[in-house]
Amino acid sequence: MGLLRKIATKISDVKDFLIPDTEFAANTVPWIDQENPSIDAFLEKKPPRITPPYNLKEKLTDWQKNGYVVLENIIPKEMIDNFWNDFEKLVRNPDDYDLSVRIDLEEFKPNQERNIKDFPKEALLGKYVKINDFHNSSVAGKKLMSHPSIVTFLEAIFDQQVVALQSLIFMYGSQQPTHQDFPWVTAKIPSQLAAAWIALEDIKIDSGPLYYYVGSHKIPKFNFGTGILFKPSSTKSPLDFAAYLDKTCTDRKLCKETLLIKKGDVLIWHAALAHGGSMITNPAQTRKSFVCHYSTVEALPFHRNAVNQIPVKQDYNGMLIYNNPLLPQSEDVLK
Ligand SMILES: O=C(O)CCC(=O)C(=O)O
Ligand SMILES: [Fe+2]
Repeated sequence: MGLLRKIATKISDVKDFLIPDTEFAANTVPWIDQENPSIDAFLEKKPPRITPPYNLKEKLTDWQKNGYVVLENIIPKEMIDNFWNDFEKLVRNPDDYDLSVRIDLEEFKPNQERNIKDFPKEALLGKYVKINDFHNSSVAGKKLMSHPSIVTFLEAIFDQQVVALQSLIFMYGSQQPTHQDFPWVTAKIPSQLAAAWIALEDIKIDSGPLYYYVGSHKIPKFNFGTGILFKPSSTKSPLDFAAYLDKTCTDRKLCKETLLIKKGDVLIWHAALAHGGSMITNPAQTRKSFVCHYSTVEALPFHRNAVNQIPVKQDYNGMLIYNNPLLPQSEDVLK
């Protein structure tokens, strides 16, 4: 490294230390999150590759203002049933698969994240279970996460090719405290992130539905003591973060909405929309959902588990899905 580069790096380290970032880097922010975006001009210049079954201009307008959209009745029931059949195969015969599962229960500490084979079978059907990246094993999962109606919307907000970052299956409510996703779900560029919550059944009020604060994607970012991203060295905790978000959204009188969507509906939310899982009031009530996080080719040119490798890519409806480099034996085993 040249001397000038070294000095520049040192200065930037010192600056990061003294003035932690308080916002997304302005030059990375998607067009629609910049000041006064012209949605008409964008659509004129970059019409969607397909015509979606919703009014894209209206949805982009809602997104800009509220930080989320609900796309109603866009996924055929059959696609969901195919996916759920694959999921049932997995949880009934976990010994036949390799895949990472997280169960947030005390009894599984300190290794709450394990290969599916290494949890007791009954636990997989219970609460606090997150099945990670099942789309890598299931072609039906890949098709679902890349449904053209979802890809069309994401391509419009990012104005770039979309990449699947991660997916989770929930059978029950998560009861997660309020959070925004960008400090945790990381690509190279935290502003280029969005998520989809695909309802796999009609969602009931007593199941611990997802909630979110309308317009909260615009509130000032929380400082973890290390900037806006959570790091092992952060001096603030996830619960401090939750308290900040709940208080700021309440003070600003942002409306707290509960997501009661139906099978085949999809919520798409912004990297910085504050959301969480409400309390389950009927322990027997399921809340089946497939939650997918997405980024862009610019922000995620690699798989998050192998940042120095060129990923093996699959193209689904123009969206890129990277093979999981850690579990090549599992890729597309369910066809
Ligand atoms: O579905 C939920 O309750 C929470 C999911 C969530 O926040 C996430 O995956 O980012
Ligand atoms: Fe989240």
